[in-house]
Amino acid sequence: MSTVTSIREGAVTVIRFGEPPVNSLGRQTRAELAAAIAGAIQDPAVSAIVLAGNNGLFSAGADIREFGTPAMLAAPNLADLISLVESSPKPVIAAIDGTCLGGGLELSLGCHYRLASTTAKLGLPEVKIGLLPGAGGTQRLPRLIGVENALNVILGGEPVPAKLFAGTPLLSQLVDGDLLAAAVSFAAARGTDHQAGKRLPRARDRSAAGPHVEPLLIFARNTVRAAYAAYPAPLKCIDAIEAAATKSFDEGLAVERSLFIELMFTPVSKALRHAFFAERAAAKLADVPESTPLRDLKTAAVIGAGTMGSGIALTFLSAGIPVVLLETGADALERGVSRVKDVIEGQVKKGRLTPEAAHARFGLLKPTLEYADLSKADIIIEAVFEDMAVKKDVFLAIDQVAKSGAILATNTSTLNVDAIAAITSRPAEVIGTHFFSPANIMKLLEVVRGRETAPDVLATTMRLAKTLRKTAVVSGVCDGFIGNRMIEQYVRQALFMVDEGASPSEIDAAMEAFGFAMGPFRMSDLAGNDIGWHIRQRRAIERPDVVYSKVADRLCELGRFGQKTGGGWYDYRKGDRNAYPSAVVDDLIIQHRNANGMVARKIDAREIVDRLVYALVNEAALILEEGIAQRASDIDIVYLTGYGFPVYRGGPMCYADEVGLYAVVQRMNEFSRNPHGDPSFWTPAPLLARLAASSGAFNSTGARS
Ligand code: T1G
Repeated sequence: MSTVTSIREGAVTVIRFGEPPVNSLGRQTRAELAAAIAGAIQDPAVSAIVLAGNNGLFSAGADIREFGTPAMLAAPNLADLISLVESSPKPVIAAIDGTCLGGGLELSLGCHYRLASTTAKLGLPEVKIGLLPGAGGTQRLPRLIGVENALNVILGGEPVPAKLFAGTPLLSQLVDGDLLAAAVSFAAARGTDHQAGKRLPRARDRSAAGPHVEPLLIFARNTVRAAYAAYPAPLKCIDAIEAAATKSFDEGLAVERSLFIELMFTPVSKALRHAFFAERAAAKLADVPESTPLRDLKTAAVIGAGTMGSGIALTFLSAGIPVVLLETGADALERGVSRVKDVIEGQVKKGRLTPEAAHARFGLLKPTLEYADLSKADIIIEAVFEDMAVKKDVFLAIDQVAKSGAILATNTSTLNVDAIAAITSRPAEVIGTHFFSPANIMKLLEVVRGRETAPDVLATTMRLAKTLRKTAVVSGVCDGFIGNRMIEQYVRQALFMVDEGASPSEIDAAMEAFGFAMGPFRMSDLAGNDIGWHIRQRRAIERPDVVYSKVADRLCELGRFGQKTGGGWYDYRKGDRNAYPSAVVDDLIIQHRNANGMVARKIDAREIVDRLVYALVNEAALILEEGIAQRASDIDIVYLTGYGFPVYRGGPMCYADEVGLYAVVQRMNEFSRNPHGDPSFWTPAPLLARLAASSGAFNSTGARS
C-alpha cells in the first residue's frame, strides 16, 4: 500500500506521507517520498511543494525497527531524502501538525519553510534511545535557533510546543486553523517570490558560530558528565553541536554521521532501543485478539485502606475514576482517607494540581464500612493483609455483593490467584493486579492471569493499566509471579555472600556501581526486613529444600526490620534517610560466621554483580520456560520499572544477551563449584542451557523484543 500521495493545488503540489500509527520514515516511505518530490521538482507547472504527514501528525522520525539492519541505510537514506529537499530549486514547505520528532523534524529542517499548527510539538528524542539526531539535526537546528536552544532541545529529548519556536527562522508561521490551506497559500506566495528570483532560505547557509558558544559547551559538557556518566550519547550530541558552530556545514555533517554510527552500536543504545519496544510489547497479549470487546470500567472499589489500598485508590482518582474505599474499622478507614487527602494536598502544594482539581479529585472518593456499597463497582480490588485465609474471606464477601460482570482483582504479591478464584462463584472474573508500593508512584503493574481468567477480563485489565498510566506485564500464577520470584533468588545469593565474607555495604556498593538504584540490603531496609522473614518462615514449611542463610533471621530476631524500626542492615537517624554502617550488624555477622564455621574471604565486585544478576537470569529462564512470562522482554520491563535495574543495560535478559549466554553459563558453572549456599541453584535452566549451546539469545534479534 502506497504511503505517499501527491495532489495539485494550483501551482502547488501537496505531498502527503506516512503509515499509521506514527508515519515513521522507513525504507518504503523514504523511496516514495523521494520519487514524489523529484516528480514535483521536474514538473514545470509546479512552483512550490508542501510536505504534510498523514494520520494527524507529521512524523515520529526514522523507523527505529530498521536500526542495525540494511534497511536503515537503503537508498534513499534519510540524509539523502533531506538533501533532495534542501537542494530543490523550488520552495519546499513543511506543514507540521501533531507530533514531529527525530528524523521527522530533521526532514522539516531540510525544507525551506515550516508552518506548524498551534498544537504541534517538535523534538529530537534520539538521546533517549542512546543516539543523536543523525540526519542533520545537530547541524541545522543550531543554525536556526542558536546553540543554546539547540543544546536544550537535543540533550533534553523532549517534545517542545511549536509556539516556542515562533519568531525564529525555524518557524515561518504558527497556524490556528486550517494548516494545509495556510501552507498551500504560503507556498503559492513563495513560489511566486522565487520565480521573481528570490533566493531560497536554507538552514545550511546560516551560521551557528558566536562568542558565547565555547562557555556554553563547557557548561553543557560538565553538566552531562555529572548527570549521565553511564550514557555516551549526551557528550556526543555536544560534540556534534560544537561542529555545527565551528566547522563548515558539510564537515559538520560528516562529524555527525560518524558519531551517530558510533552510538548506534553501543550496548547502551541497543539497550535503550530494546527497552522502548519492550515496554510497548508488554501491553500485547499473545493469545487475546486486540479486537476483544472490553468491559466497562467506569467505577472502582478498593478493599483495604492501608498503604497499598490508599495508594491504589489514589491511582484511580488520578485517572478520574470514582473509588469506593472499604475498611472494616472506622479508625483504619479514617487513616486511609487522610493518607489520600494528604497526597492530593501535597500535589497542590507542589503546583501539580489546582485547588479546584484537587477538590474534584478527592470528591471522587467514597469511604465506607459497608460491603453493600461495592455493588455498583465495575472493578473491585482487594488490598488486605497478605494472608490466604484473610483474602479468601474477603473474596467470599465480595462474591456476595459484586454486580454481574464486575472484575474481582487481588493485589496479592505472591499468593495463588487460582486458589482465591476457586472459592468464588465467578473464577473467570478473578485476576491479580499486583501494584508496587507506593502504588500511586510505581509504574509497574503485574497483571496475574489465573487459569480461569476470561480473555476479556485480562484485556480489560490491560486497558485499565494504560488508563492508570501503569506499565502492565502479564504474569502466570506462581509463588512471587515474575518480579518477586526472581528477587528471592537475588536476595538468597546476597545473603550467602554475607556468610562467605562480603559486607552488606560492599554488596550494595557493587550493585549500585552496576547501576541499580539501590543495593539489596538498602532495598530490604526500605521495604522492611520482616517481609523476607515471613517468606522464609513460610518457605521453611512449604519448601524445606530451599536453603537459606540464617543471617537475616538473626537480624530480624533483634527487631531490626529496617528504616521503619530505626535500624536494619544499617543504622538510621531520625529525619535522615541515609544508611549508616552498623557496628551491631558487623558484630552479628561475625558471630553468625563463627557459629557456622565460616571463614570470611574477599569477594570482589565482579563476583557480587555476576552472582546476583545471573541469579535473576537463571530464575527468569525458568519463568520463561514455564510460560509464567509471555516473553523475555516482559521480564526486562518488570526489572526496569519495578526493581531499579539500570535502564541503560536494558534489563536482566537484555544484559545477559549482551554478555553472551555461553559466557553466563560458564560463570554459573564456576559458582556451582562454591560449596557454600546452594550449588545446585547454579544448574543452568534448560532454556538458558539450550540457548547458550546454540549461540541463541533470550530476546529476538534486532531492536524489537
Ligand atoms: N520507529 C518505529 N516504530 C515506532 C516509532 C519509530 N520511530 N515510534 C513509535 N513507533 C511504534 C511503537 O513501537 C508502537 O508500535 C506504535 O508506533 C505506537 O507508538 C535519524 C535516528 C511518537 C510519541 O524516538 O516517542 O529519527 O506497539 O505506543 O503513545 O535522527 O511513539 O503499536 O507495534 O509510543 O501515541 C526518533 C519514538 C527515532 C520517537 C507516539 N523518534 N516514538 O506515542 O504511541 S530515531 C523517536 C515515540 C531518529 C534520526 C533518528 C512515541 C510517539 P506497536 P506508541 P504513542
